[in-house]
Amino acid sequence: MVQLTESDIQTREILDYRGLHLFHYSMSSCSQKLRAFLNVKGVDWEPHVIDLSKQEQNDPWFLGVNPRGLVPVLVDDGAVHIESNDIIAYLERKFPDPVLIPRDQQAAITTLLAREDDLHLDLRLLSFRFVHGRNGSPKSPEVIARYQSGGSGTVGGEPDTHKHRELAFYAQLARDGITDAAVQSAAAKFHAAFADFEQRLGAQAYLIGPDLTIVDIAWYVYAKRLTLAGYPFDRLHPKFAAWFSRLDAQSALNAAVETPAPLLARIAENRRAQVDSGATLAAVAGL
Ligand SMILES: N[C@@H](CCC(=O)N[C@@H](CS)C(=O)NCC(=O)O)C(=O)O
Repeated sequence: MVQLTESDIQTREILDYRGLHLFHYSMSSCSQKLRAFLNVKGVDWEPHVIDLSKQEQNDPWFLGVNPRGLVPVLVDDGAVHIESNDIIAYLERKFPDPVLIPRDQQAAITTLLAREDDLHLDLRLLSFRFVHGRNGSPKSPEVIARYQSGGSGTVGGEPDTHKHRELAFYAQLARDGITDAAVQSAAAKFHAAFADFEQRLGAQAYLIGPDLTIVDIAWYVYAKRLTLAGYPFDRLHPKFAAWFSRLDAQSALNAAVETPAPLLARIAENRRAQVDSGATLAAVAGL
């Protein structure tokens, strides 16, 4: 569990927040997962939007909230939690109904969620290029410098190395862009995960059994994003596509992943350009 200690937090006013507060963003997949989880639980929370498109996550104020400069962040009566899967595990204990992490499947779920988290930077790459139509870094050198020097640099009172991983990701993006080879590697990882789920769905209604769990919510969010990116689910994984449609019909879930209308229009434009140039996700990744 990743709960920040007071010495990690420079933006001291959040320590006085009472009740449940969420720092989040509409198009952040980890925020979408957490919002869907809270919707299914029927839990209310106070929103604090951090606009990732304006790089607000790298402003000194927010780096004083989360030294990693990432959303989501949960503040519960002044206790500050980061890392979406840890936040979810914490909230499952606090709000046990309906059960989304069944006790007898806890170990399997932890493993599957860790696998999902490991694919996060791959999702970000595919999302940048095929959803947002961007092939370089969205962070200017000034933003990177602010990110590098901002925040306490500690998590749980210990020097934190997580930020280095983020900085390396953005340095590589600025240097190389999003190459076809990187797209192929990322898409292959998702293809393997979806092929695995396709098999499981032959025998059960949800990804790990007969009932909806947090694993379904997490992969629903990824599938939503990759649908926007043009991943050909219907053709490659028809059972998974049918599972997605069933989940997408639930308002608790689809409300959490709604794409703002202006962005939808830009995504459609990006798709047209990719089709015209023969460089869709399916074509580049050889799917
Ligand atoms: N492992 C973290 C990942 C959090 C993360 O990468 N959040 C993204 C949005 S989904 C973010 O804040 N990105 C900001 C950036 O890349 O600068 C979690 O599960 O909370």
